[in-house]
Formats: sequence, structure tokens, C-alpha cells
Amino acid sequence: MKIGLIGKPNTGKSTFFNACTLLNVNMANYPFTTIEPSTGVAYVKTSCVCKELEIEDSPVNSICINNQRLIPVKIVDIAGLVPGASKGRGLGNKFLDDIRQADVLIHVVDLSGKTDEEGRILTDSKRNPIDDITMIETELDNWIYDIIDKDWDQIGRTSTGDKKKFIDLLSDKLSGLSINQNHINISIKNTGLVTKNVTEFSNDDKMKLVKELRKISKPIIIAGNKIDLAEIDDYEDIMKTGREIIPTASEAELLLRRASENGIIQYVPGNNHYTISESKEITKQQKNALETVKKHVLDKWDTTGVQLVLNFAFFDLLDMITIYPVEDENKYMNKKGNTLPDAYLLKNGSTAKELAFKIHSEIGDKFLYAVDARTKKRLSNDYVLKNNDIIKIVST
Ligand SMILES: Nc1nc2c(ncn2[C@@H]2O[C@H](COP(=O)(O)OP(=O)(O)OP(=O)(O)O)[C@@H](O)[C@H]2O)c(=O)[nH]1
Ligand SMILES: [Mg+2]
Repeated sequence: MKIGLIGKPNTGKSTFFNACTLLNVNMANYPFTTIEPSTGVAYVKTSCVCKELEIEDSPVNSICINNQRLIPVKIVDIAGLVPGASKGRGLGNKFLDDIRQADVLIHVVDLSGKTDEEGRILTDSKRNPIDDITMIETELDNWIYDIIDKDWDQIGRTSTGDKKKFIDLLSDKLSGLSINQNHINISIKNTGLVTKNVTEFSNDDKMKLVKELRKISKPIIIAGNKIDLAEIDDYEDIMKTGREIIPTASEAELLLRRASENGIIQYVPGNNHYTISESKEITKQQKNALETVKKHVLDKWDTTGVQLVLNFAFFDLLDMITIYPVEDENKYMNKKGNTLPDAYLLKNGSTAKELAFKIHSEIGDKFLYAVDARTKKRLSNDYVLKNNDIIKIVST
């Protein structure tokens, strides 16, 4: 599963990306700083089962800080989209192409309204952030629409009135966009187009289908960024539109993570506080910067929001759960003696056998049964995993 960061230029996508990956990609206060998409590793945060079990863990595939498990996920920083991008404007289709692989999107919006629709700084006016949201949605919709429309008639002829075949062929065309048959079926149902013959779909019908497809296959969480410069009203206005939005301060999160990396402060991503280290020297400038973050972000908004956005994307929009596979169900260890070594993210509804395949295809092939490490009970291959399950897989 992959997250894509999208938005018009200059909203703070690369800052968000850097904050959550702590990599140093190019950042600057002018549009089109990002030319190539950069992929990085971010972390979602969940309360670790080590606390409940009262054991000290030694993670391998993830990190545990203060009983908080940080699980790695892939994130892509995509360059800014401008109005007309779907028709090739700006850096156009290239960037839309980078969105193909994403399973979930974080739309970074300049909540302060201090930049225009192409990311240029506004000095004497303010842009309504809702206009940025509809702009990006429109570009995404037009982009998918054009892809569908191009082959619609031909697919219609080939499938000769057989809807199942039509959906089959259409999903082939859209597989590169991480859109599958299931997405298409649900979208046709949700839009009430199920009774209509596909060859009779009007352009409006197709657009209705596209909008639904986009929502289902690429769900969006809006990061209302630059809250240090924004008003709560702007945030509430977006909430009232029914969209999912979380206020963020990417720059503040980046500052906190860097200070924490340098040992100046102790800070767990997502927390509403930090503590200044006694042992490390701190300059007056650093101290001021940290105090500004506390005053304008943490005290006012409680968190920088960056961690909340990542968690929302995975746990809410993608509906993922956390599973801890172990090899020794009595000691909760792997063979090397690491306690609670791995935390896996799986789609809610996944079975024990699917977990086995996720660990290794061979383990999946040779799956016999699973064991619930808490109760030591045997679980069958179709057992539906629950969040925070600790599971041993037994294979031949
Ligand atoms: N005040 C404030 N400024 C921010 C915040 N996040 C980012 N910025 C600033 O916004 C400007 C643009 O940030 P980038 O991260 O380069 O923006 P981008 O969306 O990646 O821009 P493009 O790559 O051109 O599309 C920089 O000057 C950042 O320092 C924030 O939370 N608050
Ligand atoms: Mg950028």
C-alpha cells in the first residue's frame, strides 16, 4: 500500500514528506521545487501490545518508542498540480501518472489561503482553500474520465451487451491506476447506474461513475496545512463540506523531528509536547523556534497533525489493522529471540492464511493452521484476524 502526497504547488507537500520521512529533498518557497517524485518511508503509529502484555519488545521490522509502535509505510511526494493539469498544463500528465500507484492520497492544502491557484504568494488577497480542493478533485476526475472515455465505445462493442465482460475489460484498462473490478462494481452500484446498459451511458453518467471510482479507489484525506498562519474558521468551513480534513503544521513537525534527531529535544511524532534535553546545548535561536511551535501550533491545535494524517490514511481510509506474527507463541518471539519482532498492516477482514502469504508465499503455500498467541488456541485458515492479534503460523 502506498500513500501519494498531492496538491497545487507550494502548499507544503515536500515539507510534509520530509517531516514524516526525515529525508532531505529539495524544499523552497517557489513552485515546482519537486521535479521527480520521491518515494520515502513514513511511519504509522499505533499503541503497541507490549504494554498490555507487560513485556519489553525488541522490534525488527518496526520501531517501538514508549509503547508506541511505529510501522513503516511507503509515501510518494508528487509535484504540484495546476488547473488544467489533466489536459497537460504545468507539468501535467506526468504528475498525474505518478498518482497511479497510490492507494490513498493526502491532499496538502494551504489552509492559510496565502497562495494562489498555482502556488504563487498572495500579498493583498486571500484564496479560499475550498477552491483548491475542488480544483484538485476536478483534475483527478478529468484525468480518469479521459482514460475511460478513450476506450469506452470500443469496450462497449467488444462486450456486446454483457455487463460482466464490460467491467472485466474496463478493469483491465484501469489496472495501471490501481483500480480493480471490485471498485468498478461498487461504483456502478453506488451511482444507481446498475440498471442502465453501459452503451447508453451519457457523458454525465460516465463522470458520475468516475467521481465515485476516484473516491473509492483513491480516497483522500485533506491535510489543512500551514495552520500556524491559518484561522480555525477556514478549517471548519472545509469540515462543513463533509470532506475528511485534519489540520497540519508540516514545517513545525519537521522542526520538531530535526531537533529530536539532533538530541536537542525529546519528541515522539504526534505528541502535543516535547521536552528540552538538559544534556544538550541549545542556542537562543533554536529555543525561540521551539517556543514559536509550542505557542502557534501545539498549544493552539494540540498537535502538528502530520502523524494523525498518516494514521487516518491507513487505519480509517484504507481500513487496515495491525497484526503481530511470532514464531514462539509462548515467548512472543521469533527464532532469533526478538520479542514481538514484527508488526504487519493488513486490510481489515484478512484471514490467517492471507497473513501467512504476506509473511512469505512459501509459508502461505504450506499453511497448516495458526495459533492465537494470547489464548494458545488453534485457528483455521479462514479465521478473520482482529486488530492487535498476535499470531503464530504453523506450516509444513
Ligand atoms: N507557515 C508554514 N509554512 C509552511 C508549512 N509547511 C510548508 N511551509 C512552507 O511552504 C513553502 C513550500 O513548501 P514545499 O514543501 O516546498 O511545498 P510543495 O507543496 O512541495 O511545493 P511544490 O513542490 O512546488 O509543489 C516552503 O517555504 C515551506 O517552508 C507550514 O506548516 N507552515
Ligand atoms: Mg515539493
